[in-house]
Parts: sequence; C-alpha cells; structure tokens
Amino acid sequence: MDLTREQLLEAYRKMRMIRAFEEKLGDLVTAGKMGGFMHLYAGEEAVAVGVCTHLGQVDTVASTHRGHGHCIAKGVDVSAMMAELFGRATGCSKGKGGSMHIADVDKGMLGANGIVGAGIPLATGAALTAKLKKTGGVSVAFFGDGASNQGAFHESLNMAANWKLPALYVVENNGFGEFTPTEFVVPVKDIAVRATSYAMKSLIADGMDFFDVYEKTGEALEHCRSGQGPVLLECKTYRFAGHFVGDPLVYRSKEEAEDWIQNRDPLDNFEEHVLEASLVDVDDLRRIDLEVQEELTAAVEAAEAAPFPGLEEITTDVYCTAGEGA
Ligand SMILES: Cc1ncc(C[n+]2csc(CCOP(=O)(O)OP(=O)(O)O)c2C)c(N)n1
Repeated sequence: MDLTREQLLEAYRKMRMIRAFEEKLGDLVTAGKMGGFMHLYAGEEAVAVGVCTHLGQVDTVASTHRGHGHCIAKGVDVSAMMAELFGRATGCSKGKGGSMHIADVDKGMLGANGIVGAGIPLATGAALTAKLKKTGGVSVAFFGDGASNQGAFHESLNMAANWKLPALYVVENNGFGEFTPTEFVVPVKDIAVRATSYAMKSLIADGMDFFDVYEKTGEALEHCRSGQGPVLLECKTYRFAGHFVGDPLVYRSKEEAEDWIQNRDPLDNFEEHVLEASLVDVDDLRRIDLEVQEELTAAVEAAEAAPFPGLEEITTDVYCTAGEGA
C-alpha cells in the first residue's frame, strides 16, 4: 500500500465528512429546516473515497441521484453543497439544483444526476475529450446495479471499449434498485461479467473496504492510463439507509441491515485497519471527527444566513426558456 499517513488521514476525513454530512441532513430534514428529495450514500463511503483518492484535478467524475459522497470525495466544497441543499444563491448550483444536481466542473465533478444511468455517457464523453485533447486524465462514472440494466450503460461500454477510452465504470452494487432486490432483476451474480461482452477488463472489490477499493482502482487506472482502454469495477456494498429519506424500508429485514451496519461499516473497517497496523494515531482520527463537525456547523450557519436566488435567476443557467407571451 503506497499511501502516506497524510493521505490516509485525508481519506478518513472524506469518509467521516460524507457520513457526518448526511447525518446532519437527516437532522435538518427531521427538524423541518430542509426540504427536497434526498438519497443517502451512508454505508458506501469506501467506494467514492477509495476511487477518488487516485484522482487529480485533470480527472473527471459523473455521479448519480445518490451523489453526496462522490461530490465530497472529488473535493466539492462542503459549504457550497450545504448552501445548495438549503436552496441558497451561494450553493454550488446557485441554489437551483438541489441534492440531485450538485456539480462543480472546476473540481472535475460533472454532476449528480436524477436520471438513472445518465452519468455513464457523460463520463464516456469526458473520457473521449481526455483522449482527443491528450490531457492524460481519466473519467469515472459511478452508478448503481439498477443503472447497469439501462441501454446507456451498454452503449457507453461498447463505445469506450471500441475506442479504448480512459474511462473507469464503477458499479456500486448495493443490493437494491429502489425497493427491489438486485437478484430479482439482474440475472448475473456479478455485474462485472457484463464487461466480457465488450472485451473489457473487469474487477470486483469489497465496497465496504477502503483498502480493497483503493487497490483495485489502482490496478484499473493503470490499465486506463496506459491506453489499454476502459475498466468495469464492481464494488459490492450496502446502503445503510432507505432508498430515499422517508423510505419506510418494508422490503428488507432489520436483521440483514443491522448485520451490515454493525459488522461491515466502512469507517469502522478503516479505523480498525489503520490502528492495528499503527499507520495513524487514534487521536488524529478523533481530532478529525471534531473538525468535521465544526466545519458542518459553520456550513449550516453560513447557508441559513445566505440569500435565496433572486427572481431574475429563474431564466439563467437553463437551456431553454419560454419566449415572450408564451
Ligand atoms: C431513467 C430513470 N428511470 C427510473 C428512475 C427512478 N429511479 C430513481 S433511483 C432508481 C433506482 C436506481 O437503482 P441503482 O441504479 O441500483 O442505484 P441506487 O439507488 O441503488 O444507488 C430508480 C428506478 C429514474 N430516476 N430515472
């Protein structure tokens, strides 16, 4: 493992921030201070952070409806994300996007996306740009097991493989698409095998284990960056919360969820690993926990104090507007 102590602490900070950010959202929604439709990423932190720890400024990421984790892992400012969720003008999409439209192109975050599977062709296009412009960058698409049944997934993989694009397709197999267990709708046990149709390399990682995701991503990116074409990386994971905030969770057993939450939490796994191997000190981890809470408190205060976008903003940043008299 080639990560320095600083890089490990940064990875932990990102995972802790994703978890704490979403816990904060839960509190704000319950208190009636925040509205909007939200899908939580808790439980899947090791995937976003394990992958993005390999990425730099030149690399791009396309995300999903469950996008908070990808945005934080790719370095989007947490304060701007919080303001976005409060619908304020200081939000990263000027308060007009909300949870499913958080984006920051300067950071290489091409956007969360409310359309299942729609980030996959976006990332493919960005990979084509990287190849044509010889930026040396790679493009990553995160998406769920459900999205791997969409035509856009198959069309993108076919094109990327044929053109040997520097694209990494990360399928977050969390066992469900909305309220339906994956095995009801996907006939293969491992979604990774779908790469075979496109003569593409594939890998499978334990998505609850940062170190396994980090290692497999390293192998995948070596392949992409050396011009050998795209890779499909399947991360086996579990979403701790429901499909959306407010999901009554009647389609899975409490025992199943508790087993994952108690025994396979990616943050607990990370902590156990780094402490056992004496890679960092426990005090560092607890200091980061406090700093994350302070940052979030400040983000909420700043967001609540910020203005809503003005009415004049209603026709800006959109592709088409109703004409005069329409
Ligand atoms: C094209 C399209 N079809 C259906 C939906 C409704 N929908 C939203 S999330 C979701 C399930 C997606 O499952 P998966 O891709 O496995 O991602 P997960 O929610 O498990 O992260 C569906 C069907 C949508 N938003 N877009």
